[in-house]
Amino acid sequence: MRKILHVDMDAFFASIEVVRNPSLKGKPIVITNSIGDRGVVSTASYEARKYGIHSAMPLKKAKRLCKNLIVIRGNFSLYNEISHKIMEILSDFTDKIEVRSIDEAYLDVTETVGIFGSALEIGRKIKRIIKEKFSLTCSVGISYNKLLAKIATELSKPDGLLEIKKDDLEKYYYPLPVEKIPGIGPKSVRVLKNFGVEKVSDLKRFTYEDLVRNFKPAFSKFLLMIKEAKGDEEVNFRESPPKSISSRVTLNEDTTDIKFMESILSSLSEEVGSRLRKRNLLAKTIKITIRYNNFKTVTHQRKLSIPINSDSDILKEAISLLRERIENKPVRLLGVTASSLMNESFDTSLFSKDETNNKFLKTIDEIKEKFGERKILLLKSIFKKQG
Ligand code: TTP
Ligand code: MG
Repeated sequence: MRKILHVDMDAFFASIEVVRNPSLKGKPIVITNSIGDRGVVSTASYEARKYGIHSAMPLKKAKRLCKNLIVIRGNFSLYNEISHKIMEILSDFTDKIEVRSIDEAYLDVTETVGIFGSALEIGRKIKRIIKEKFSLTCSVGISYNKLLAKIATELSKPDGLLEIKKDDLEKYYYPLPVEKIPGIGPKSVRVLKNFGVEKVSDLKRFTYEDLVRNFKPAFSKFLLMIKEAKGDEEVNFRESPPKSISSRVTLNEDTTDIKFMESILSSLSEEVGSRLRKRNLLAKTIKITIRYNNFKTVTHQRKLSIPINSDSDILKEAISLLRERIENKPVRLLGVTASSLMNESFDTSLFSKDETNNKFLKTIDEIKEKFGERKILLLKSIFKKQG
């Protein structure tokens, strides 16, 4: 059975503002994207929620509900920046992380509990690190699928930590009102109420055949899934965080062979380079990630004076970082990240860029796009043989 953690920050944007200005602590505040009355609530502090204020509510209504509401215009780039840093912390605990929103992620820690301790201990560590680094609280739910992990988070909020094991379903899951299930909106709630289902446990009375007689097949399947507490177990690793382009790979076997690591960096650099060029981007920072077999994860980066996006330039930096910083321990994961990105329309004429090389790379990217990676590898090995 998998061990899946769901992490979600508490009143994320509002809590960041409280850290920036501690006099807001304990007060009803909302974050909005406009100062006029026509805006909506991005999020509300827990104190403001007591007045019935919630995300997406028109600001006007929120002010009506709470006379001394403090309205703050959001610093969205700051929230983004903190979000990235938090996601980086989370990804220190597993290679399998699915970032779901600005303040929420799923982590499959099935394989890493041996290294960091139980899932609960990982949850505790994550909460402690986030508290220490940002003075923010989050809630962590743990279970064997994503549905139950998310529900565990919701049940434990704020500043919570809860694991729902298979034997705990009667205690935590079945008594829930159906609207607590992600994906069950107000319309479904009404339909289900008419059908005599208010709590999840009410679904137990029905077989799939009963459900199909009353509902469309897709909805019946969904209800059956809820009845059986089945949820998606696949944590889908999402590519790169915005603002940077990265690629990383967990090796089939741990290695200490530098040449082999360099060849891995070569294909990672190619991927990063090709994604940069596709978006017409140049990078001014190149970072490598090394995860050793004891799961110690380190990053080394270099800021460049000239922005780059060719495979060979990226590889050159990656290899030199690797050679300078590698420790004498087996490596299990390698990554290459390009950040401090800028548009290629930036005046690159100032930099002595090799035009022909760039054109050649663009052609390769086009072939890759058309025929896939395999074909281009073939082409390159032919080039090698000839040269
Ligand atoms: P949520 O995690 O849904 O909310 P939250 O973190 O503020 O509170 P909770 O403790 O209940 O998790 O969303 C994360 C951030 O995303 C939130 O702080 C603000 C932003 N957001 C919006 O801007 N609009 C919205 O409608 C929602 C739901 C969130
Ligand atoms: Mg949240």
